[in-house]
Amino acid sequence: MTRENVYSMCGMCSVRCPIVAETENGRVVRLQGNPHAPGVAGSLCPRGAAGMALSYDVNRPKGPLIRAGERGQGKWREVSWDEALDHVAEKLAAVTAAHGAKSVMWSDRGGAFNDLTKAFMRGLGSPNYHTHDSACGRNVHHAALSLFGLDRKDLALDLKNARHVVLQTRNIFESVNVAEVNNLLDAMDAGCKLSVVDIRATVSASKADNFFLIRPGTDYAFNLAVINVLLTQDLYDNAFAARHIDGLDALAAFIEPYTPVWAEAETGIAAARIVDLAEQLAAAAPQVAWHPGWMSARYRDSFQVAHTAYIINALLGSVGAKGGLAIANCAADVGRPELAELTALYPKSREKRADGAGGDLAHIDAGPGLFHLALKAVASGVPYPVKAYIAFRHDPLMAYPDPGEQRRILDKLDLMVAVTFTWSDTAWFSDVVLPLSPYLERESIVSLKKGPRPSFVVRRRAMQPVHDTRADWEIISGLSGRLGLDKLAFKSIEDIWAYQLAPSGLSMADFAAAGMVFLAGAPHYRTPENLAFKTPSGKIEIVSARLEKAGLSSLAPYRPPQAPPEGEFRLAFGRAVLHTQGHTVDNPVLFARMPENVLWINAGRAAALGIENGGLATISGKGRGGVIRAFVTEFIHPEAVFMVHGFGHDLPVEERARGRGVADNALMNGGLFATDPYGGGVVMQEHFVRVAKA
Ligand SMILES: Nc1nc2c(c(=O)[nH]1)N[C@H]1C(S)=C(S)[C@@H](COP(=O)(O)OP(=O)(O)OC[C@H]3O[C@@H](n4cnc5c(=O)[nH]c(N)nc54)[C@H](O)[C@@H]3O)O[C@H]1N2
Ligand SMILES: Nc1nc2c(c(=O)[nH]1)N[C@H]1C(S)=C(S)[C@@H](COP(=O)(O)OP(=O)(O)OC[C@H]3O[C@@H](n4cnc5c(=O)[nH]c(N)nc54)[C@H](O)[C@@H]3O)O[C@H]1N2
Ligand code: SF4
Ligand SMILES: [Mo]
Repeated sequence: MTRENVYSMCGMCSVRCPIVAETENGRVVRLQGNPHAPGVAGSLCPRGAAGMALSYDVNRPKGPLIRAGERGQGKWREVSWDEALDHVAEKLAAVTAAHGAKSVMWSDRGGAFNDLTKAFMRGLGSPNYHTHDSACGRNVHHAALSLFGLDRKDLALDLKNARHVVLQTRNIFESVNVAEVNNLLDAMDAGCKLSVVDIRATVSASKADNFFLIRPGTDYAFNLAVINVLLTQDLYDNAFAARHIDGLDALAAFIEPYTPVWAEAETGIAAARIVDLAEQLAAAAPQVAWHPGWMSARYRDSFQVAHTAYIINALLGSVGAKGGLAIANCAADVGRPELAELTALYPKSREKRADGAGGDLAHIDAGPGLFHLALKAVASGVPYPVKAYIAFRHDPLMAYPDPGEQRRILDKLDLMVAVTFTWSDTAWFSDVVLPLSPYLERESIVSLKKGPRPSFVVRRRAMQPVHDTRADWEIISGLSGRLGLDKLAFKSIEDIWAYQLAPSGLSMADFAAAGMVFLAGAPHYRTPENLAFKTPSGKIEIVSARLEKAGLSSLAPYRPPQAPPEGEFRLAFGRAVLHTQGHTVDNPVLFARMPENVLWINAGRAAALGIENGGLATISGKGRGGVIRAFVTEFIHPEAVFMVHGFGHDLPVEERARGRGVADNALMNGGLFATDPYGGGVVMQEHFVRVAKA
């Protein structure tokens, strides 16, 4: 028997934890976290542990398919890879000839490996590259950009060294990033305090020193009151503020009316507790990490929540600090050469983006754009026709509101291609399905993992594909070769790695010992003296010229959330530890452990409706509805009901998941284009539903 340990990276969610895959005779038999990766230290979350079940699942697409019936009808013709790639290349060429390269759009999950996908769009000559982030962290990103001139990921929460961590709309122990979980647990063992602000008692809340059950949609009021206390009681870091914060006077004037007593009426949290929290944080400063949020596509003021969370960190001097929001270093920051960029192979398109990012929406980062607003362009043909769409590892029909409206829009396309390893609603609606090898069966390009101690990471193929599927680089090289993009028509992954690593002098042999290459011996932190920001002034800008120019006041007056109409509930959603978004429900191992979502409902309101714990309830909103099992609890705010996102599948190919639970995004009809004006995130938590005993 041949045994081998292959260092690789998990692909069960967008976190991409370093792993080691144990193989026997070319098959993966066991998965563990990479023991050399700091924070990960051998651990995996339950989804990561279910990775083999993905590879050996019989329900996933097993070879390329071209649509034979109507869109969404599920009639397919099985074709060879050559035929599938020829077909896609011909259609792309036809659309480009008729409408220009800009009429092709793309979306993917962003993250570590998108240098290659972005390069392909550059090669085509289209500006319309998107990630899924307008349905995830865009609001947080834009808050970081306006205050610091930095990307959200340029600030790394140094949980391991923190003395007080605040989780607001962030359920770290269920919406998992393995290293974050381990680092926070280590810090708590060493005495770090945890405060949780949530609308329901999560696993994270159960471990908290302070739990604030907040009225849904009022986090901005909470944060303003914390700032009020820090400033009026002089609990902030004066020296840090004097050196690094621009606009403190404007902030002080702005927060005057937002006292803890005022916030109590909005949030339902006692004024004395808000004051107490501010005092606790000041005592732990600067080793404080107030999480700015992650899945923040929720409210029309979600940007402001993240913005004020960052401001609180700044007032506590924790921005850039060890144990706070440390600056995530790139290779150059620690004196090492960067990777050669694949995007450098082709020039950036000079065309205006269809979604308006960086153009009419000048304050929106053009890099990943705003996917949902690109759909608006597909619908209207304004500013120009968009006729081809490649959904590359993205399932917008599950991940954005109003799938019915989306289907009507997508049906206007001349070409829709899905590159995916599982079935998804989006793949089912496409013209061509190009099946991607699951992560254990493919390798990735090399990627820089920024952090206090940056590293180069890479996914290695742990086994050969079980079915007739291909790696992303193989699909992109195959299309590039057919479209005359010779620089991207790589013959092997080794060629790509060699290109990327050339400036560094490293080779793949350097990844052998740990599965990754550390670019520094130890974490590098900035001192307040050597901290600089990428804003025009080089300081943390409370008032952002970029926002003001767009007609948005940097310090937005608080507007209370709309109260749910009489008898209705706000629809809230989030993750569970056993599933990733919509694509693991059909995974046999994970399905067995969590086959459906349930509806969290407040005990008092459930009693009034005659709904019992474990009983069935109907939920309906905007013409859609479903039946779901009730989870009756004291520990959710009475104004909201909560469900885990990603359920309610109805494809015949998703045998297990089909008909189980309810899809949250289907209850958001009419909400596809509702956008946070500051941050660009789609507004998903401003929908109301009716609930009744079934
Ligand atoms: N209503 C509602 N909408 C939401 C959310 C919500 O809670 N409620 N959550 C939002 C959030 S936070 C996000 S991030 C988005 C997620 O939205 P998506 O990015 O669309 O979510 P996934 O289901 O993770 O991935 C989509 C497809 O990509 C493939 N895939 C998944 N992971 C990988 C991978 O690691 N590698 C490759 N190659 N392919 C992969 C799978 O085949 C899957 O069908 O949805 C957002 N939309
Ligand atoms: N198990 C698992 N882990 C994951 C993922 C996954 O799919 N599954 N996906 C990954 C991805 S892509 C992302 S973006 C992250 C998301 O990580 P998080 O952003 O932490 O995830 P969520 O579970 O969407 O939301 C966190 C909490 O927000 C609460 N919440 C809802 N409304 C409000 C409100 O008005 N105020 C406050 N204070 N709280 C509110 C919810 O009750 C929920 O507990 O998780 C990552 N990790
Ligand atoms: S958090 Fe879990 S599923 Fe996500 S990459 Fe890490 S081990 Fe995999
Ligand atoms: Mo996300």
